[in-house]
Amino acid sequence: MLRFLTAGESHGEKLIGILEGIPSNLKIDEKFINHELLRRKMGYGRSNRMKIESDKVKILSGINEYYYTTGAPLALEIINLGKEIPKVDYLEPRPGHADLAGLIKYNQPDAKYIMERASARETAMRTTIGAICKLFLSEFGIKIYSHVISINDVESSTNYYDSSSDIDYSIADNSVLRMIDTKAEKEAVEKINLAIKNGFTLGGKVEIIGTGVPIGLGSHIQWDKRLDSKIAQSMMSIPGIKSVEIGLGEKIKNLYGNYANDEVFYDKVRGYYRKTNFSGGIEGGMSNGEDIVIRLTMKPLPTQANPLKTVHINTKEETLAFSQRSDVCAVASMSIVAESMLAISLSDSFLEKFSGDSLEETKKNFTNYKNYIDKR
Ligand code: EPS
Repeated sequence: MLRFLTAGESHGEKLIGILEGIPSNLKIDEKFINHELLRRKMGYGRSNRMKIESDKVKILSGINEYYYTTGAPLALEIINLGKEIPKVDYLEPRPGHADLAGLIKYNQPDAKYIMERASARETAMRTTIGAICKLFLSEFGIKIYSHVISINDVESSTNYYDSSSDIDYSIADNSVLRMIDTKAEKEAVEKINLAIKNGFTLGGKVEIIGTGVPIGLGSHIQWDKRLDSKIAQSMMSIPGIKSVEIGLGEKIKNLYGNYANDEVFYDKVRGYYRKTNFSGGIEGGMSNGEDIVIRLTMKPLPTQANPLKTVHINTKEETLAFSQRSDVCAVASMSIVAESMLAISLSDSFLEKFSGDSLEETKKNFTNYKNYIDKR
């Protein structure tokens, strides 16, 4: 239904995106997109590159003079300001990065031709595309939130399953690490300072929440239509992600089956609902009307100021991996990219269910379905 492509290198002229499938007559709020780009740039422990970039989108096609989509593909551009790359050879591949496998696979003489595209800089364009999808979803009352639940072994006491009251996710936007628990945030900042001092990097874990998702996105009938399989693929495509969990994730194995599955209740106003949400809002590959809950684990980034052992690709001698300016911790930024990827996956499944070439048509189909659900 929805498809997109990105192009561009980390230190190339610009990042390019093409997004196809957004219905006509959706108002595109450029300010909102640029604010999303700003959210992605932030986070304690990010590289100085983020001070160089302004990350503003330019929309080249697919909208009219009043900033409404026309149904045509949206062509998007972000200019790179940090274009300078040291004029050296990158012949000592970094363990954990795309360098070695990439240069062998593509028969390249230098890792720079691999790392320039493998760089997470590309996620700025995905954030732009995700922001447009968020604008689309908000027309139907669907919202997406994220916060960081751990940096290395520092865990936030606030998370979807352990917090006793509703979480105010907006607090994450005021934290330098997108952590709601201020004590944990302070500890995590100290950990990052230690990592900066000693030249290593840190990973962590985030929680992404989608609210207002109606019953019935995705389908049980075929493996590639399952909403959870779509979400898992889009989350795993984010650089550095090592695990994706839906709902309670790996912890669910410790529960007895008569508690792990969310019992069904009915209320005349609310309709069907659950008192627990261990399944993370997805059953049988379909949304069940509860919050979509996803957790992602990001590994410590491969570029270390204090580099690891590797092999020189020409001499085959043991050496140290090349090092360049890089992020020490990008978990907070990753949570914004994950929000974007969730927005893209949900929009895709939403359009698969409700279709429509214009927003009016999609809304009509959605309202019909809502009326039908109310009578079930
Ligand atoms: C990245 C390396 C760094 C990061 C970059 C991701 O870039 P540079 O080599 O210019 O210092 O800052 O992230 C971004 C540019 C970004 O926009 O997120 C890498 O190798 O993945």
